[in-house]
Amino acid sequence: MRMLAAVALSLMIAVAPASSKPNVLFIIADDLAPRLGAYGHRVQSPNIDRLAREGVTFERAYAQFPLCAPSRASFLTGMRPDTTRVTNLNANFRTALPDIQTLPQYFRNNGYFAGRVGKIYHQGVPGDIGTSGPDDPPSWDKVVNPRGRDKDAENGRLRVMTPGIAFGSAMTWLADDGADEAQTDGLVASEAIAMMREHRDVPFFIAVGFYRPHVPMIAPAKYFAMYDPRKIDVARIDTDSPPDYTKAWLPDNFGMTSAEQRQMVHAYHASTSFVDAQVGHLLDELDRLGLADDTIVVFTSDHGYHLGEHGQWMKNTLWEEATRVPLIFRVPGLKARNARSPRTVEMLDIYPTLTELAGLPPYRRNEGRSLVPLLHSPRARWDKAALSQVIGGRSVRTERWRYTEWEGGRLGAQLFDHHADPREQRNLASDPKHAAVVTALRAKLPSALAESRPLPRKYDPDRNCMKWRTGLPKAIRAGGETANGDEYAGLVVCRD
Ligand SMILES: [Ca+2]
Repeated sequence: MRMLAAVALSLMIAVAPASSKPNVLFIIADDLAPRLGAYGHRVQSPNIDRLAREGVTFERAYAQFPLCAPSRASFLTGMRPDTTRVTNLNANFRTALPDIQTLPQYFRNNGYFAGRVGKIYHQGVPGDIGTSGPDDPPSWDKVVNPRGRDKDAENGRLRVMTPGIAFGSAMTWLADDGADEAQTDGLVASEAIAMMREHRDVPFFIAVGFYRPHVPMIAPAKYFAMYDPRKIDVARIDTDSPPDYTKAWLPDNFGMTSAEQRQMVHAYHASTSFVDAQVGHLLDELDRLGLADDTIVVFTSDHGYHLGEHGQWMKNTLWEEATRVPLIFRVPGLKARNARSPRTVEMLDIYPTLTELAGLPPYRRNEGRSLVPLLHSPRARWDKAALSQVIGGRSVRTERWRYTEWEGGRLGAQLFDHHADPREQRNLASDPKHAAVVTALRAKLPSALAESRPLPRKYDPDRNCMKWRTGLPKAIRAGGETANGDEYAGLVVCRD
């Protein structure tokens, strides 16, 4: 009898009516490090902080490849970059994985409406704003590509700190006129709200992708006014001098002065507060529609961001700043609220977590692990390290250590003790005292092989152009000329 009851119960769960499927509101910012109130930072983010108070915040969550397209391809397919083979901005995961079911597609195939507003798969910013970019059509029932006035801001209004670099990477900002709704991210929020209203009566998986704080860092002026520029800190000068191969760009800080760096940090914080306000609109609308108790909310970013730490800006390095992301889950009915998990988790884990929370069968091709045990008990035992990689580098993070190898160790290795050295200043890799730690961490690296490491791109801040070290490729020589040199793919290449 007891057995029958158990069978009946499991059948009830398995055949639960469609209306019992919780909605998923998946929110992702672009290039957002965990510089948020919820992570102990002075950036003003009251709405994301509210989400954190109502949910579980992962303090050590890491991107598998800290660059837009590879990171997004990885967590949206649930597979590591070595499996997706997406390691640059142009590759498509369908080449290596033609029949993979992506996270939204899996929900779609299981009776959900799947919609996208804004940047979920990679889009070049600002180039692809207003278009689908290299999207994945099988993932969605409906897509919306908002385009605001920020898209056209390159027409002379931007403050440009690094003129020779393409707009997708140049250090640029603007405290813009006009309301939130004139900006792309304001439109992303209002379009997402319209989509939630339209699909409130069916289970939905709605993915909302904001474009900020990615450069150009444009936000309405009121968000800049939230910060006193005199109180903006720039990164401290490192005590060590990390080797060039650990960097994505040279020279350090693009040669920006402290005053220029301070402008960029200010713009980053303003852009973050602007995104936070849009997140607030989404959460308010869930309340208004009466859907908050029936909707799982996830907030994250595609990777972290350097604001001068180790002399670096942006991403595509294996330092803590580039790899660590904000990750917050709010799950209806969950006892753990205002909870924090110190465990090392991966963006790869988002896919199996959401399918388990929604009661869907696990997707057998997932390479991550469901975080549901940590959502119930944020300090539960957890033996999984977080792995990250870039071209020519592999890194593993445990709660205490970060270990990184370059070209499989041929170029060098780094070991940092986060208990004593959270800024990753003292490399202990060659200290014999830590040989056993190195051996243990080395065995966890995402793959033993690493490609050859490209030299960091070199910007000449005096001439405002990019130095090309090995002679210009033909394609560049065929490009147009500018006052400083030849222009190719948005980069102004210095004339020798
Ligand atoms: Ca990004």
